[in-house]
Amino acid sequence: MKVLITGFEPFGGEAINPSWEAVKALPRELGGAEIIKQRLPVTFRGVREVLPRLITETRPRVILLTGQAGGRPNITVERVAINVMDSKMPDNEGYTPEDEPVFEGAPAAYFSTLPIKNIVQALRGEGIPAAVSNTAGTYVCNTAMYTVLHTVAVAGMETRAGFVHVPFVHEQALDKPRPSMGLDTIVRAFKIAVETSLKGGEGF
Ligand code: PCA
Repeated sequence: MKVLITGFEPFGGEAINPSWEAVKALPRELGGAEIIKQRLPVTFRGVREVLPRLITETRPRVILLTGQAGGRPNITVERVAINVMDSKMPDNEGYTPEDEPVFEGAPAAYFSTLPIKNIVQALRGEGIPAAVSNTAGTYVCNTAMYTVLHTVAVAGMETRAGFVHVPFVHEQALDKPRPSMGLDTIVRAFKIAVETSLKGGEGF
């Protein structure tokens, strides 16, 4: 059994992206599953190219996508991905889409297929501030989440997939008044999210 877990390269002038730093620190095996780690580009084009290929090649049981949401104070488990790319902030190729669909003619939205409430509960139970988020934005993270859920749905796969956003880590907050979390806490949160997802749960 395989679990695919992704983090992003840095963007927006940051030197690191805590999502990939935490994914890198995960063990190779969790809850009896082989962990496949992938670093993703922060480009609208790149995620739509890389993710469908990776899913077809690895056919994971669970996919946990992770990214940085600088400014959020807690771990947020995303509920929904929408078929929209819209950003004034350029991606890492300088692209700024306006009101474009992720995939032309595809559904308006997909819900996460991970047990999002169970994950939040498990994180809080371990003393990690966490909440469900009802928007993954309209930047590259939303595009990645939409791409994965659409790919899995179209292929009729049983793979469960979703997205977790993480705050800045302390070193990123030294020069700006923004909330931050320790990297070790984020690593622990990803382990809990994977283990909880493998256990399944309500509607899983
Ligand atoms: N966060 C961005 C894209 C990459 C990342 O880590 C986002 O929330 O869209």
